[in-house]
Amino acid sequence: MKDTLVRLSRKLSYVLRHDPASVGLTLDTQGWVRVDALLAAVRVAREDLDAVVATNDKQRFRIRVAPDGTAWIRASQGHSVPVDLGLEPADPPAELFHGTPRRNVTSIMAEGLRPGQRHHVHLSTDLTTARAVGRRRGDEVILRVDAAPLASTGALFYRSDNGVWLTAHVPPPYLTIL
Ligand code: HQG
Repeated sequence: MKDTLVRLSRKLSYVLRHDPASVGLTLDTQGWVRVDALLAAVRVAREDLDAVVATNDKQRFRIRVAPDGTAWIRASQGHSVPVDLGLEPADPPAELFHGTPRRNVTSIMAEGLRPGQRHHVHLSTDLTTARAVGRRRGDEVILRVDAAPLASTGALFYRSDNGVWLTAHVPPPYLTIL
């Protein structure tokens, strides 16, 4: 992706997940905001927004057109502001993966994976993605999550529109350091 689009993607992530008020926007209860309002607030052209939505490496944003023809956009996951994404619980694969900087591992193996500032713990279906997530903040360690056994205890899992698996907490017995 071009540098300008990467910068715009970062800006949109910040606005749509963490601080819509920073540009004078309010999200609806499910995290959507009108595209025309967003374009005016961040002073961006529609074609640049469409390019970010289409080419974003992790498909972070989703646009939908309402029956009255207005276009709405939201981030598919990663929020810290209160939104209800309206996702239905789903059966996870047997195993999922989570990458984290090495400094977190002792605490994670003692208390499990916690969501931190976000609404859910974020889990990946593949090692490559988990590694990239962990490496954002330092020397990464990959944890395997025994997702299906955890789900069988009643823990709820959700799959975001962009394929990230979300859950509230992963207790230590379901974690293995790879
Ligand atoms: C760690 C990005 C100590 C956890 C990524 C992580 C992802 C603990 C950090 C998405 C802990 C939270 C989410 C415990 C968890 N003790 N540390 N008990 N439990 N942690 O950013 O999963 O590019 O909120 O391991 O790609 O890193 O923004 O979560 O290191 O998909 O689209 O606490 O964000 O997506 O950090 O990343 P984060 P994350 P985007």
